[in-house]
Amino acid sequence: MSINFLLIFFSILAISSCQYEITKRAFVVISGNFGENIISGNVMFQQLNSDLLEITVSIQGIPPNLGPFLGFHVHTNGILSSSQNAAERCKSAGTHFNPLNSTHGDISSPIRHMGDYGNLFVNQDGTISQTFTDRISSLLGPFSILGRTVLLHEKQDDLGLDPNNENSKVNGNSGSPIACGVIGVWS
Ligand SMILES: [Cu+2]
Ligand SMILES: [Zn+2]
Repeated sequence: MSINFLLIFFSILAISSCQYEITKRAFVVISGNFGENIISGNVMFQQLNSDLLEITVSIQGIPPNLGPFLGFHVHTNGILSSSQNAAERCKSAGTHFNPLNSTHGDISSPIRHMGDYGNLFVNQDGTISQTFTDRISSLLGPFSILGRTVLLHEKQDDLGLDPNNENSKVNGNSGSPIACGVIGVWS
């Protein structure tokens, strides 16, 4: 093996290892139901740097008549009841996480709740398998989402864009929860 090759090899190794330093991560066990359909999965959060959070969602069991777009948010409280029914169990998570008292929007909107992640895409087999990043919500600092709840809804989020519905700028009219879970420490 030539010296040049080794130099290049170790340079690439050094660059790739310091590009993203994962400073913190969190894990959510997602569970719920829509009628008789049992929904389950998980969400992984990785804080790639101080203003870049990567979110990886893996959910299965969503009935094919729902979707293909379903509202997905961080809600304020990490409190879930013991109800067997997700619509009931996830309710105590409260409203969209909104520490800066903003109005509802999409993940890419300049004005949005900190917990607004827009819609997730449901595959034809009733699964969600999606990775995205966000620069607003964070596992760090005074507005950390750790210990709060991620919540999947039964309908598409209107992203605050429906002028004929007063709830549009409050919650995006995405209907009842069908699955949720508390964002837990993953050391
Ligand atoms: Cu929600
Ligand atoms: Zn919202």
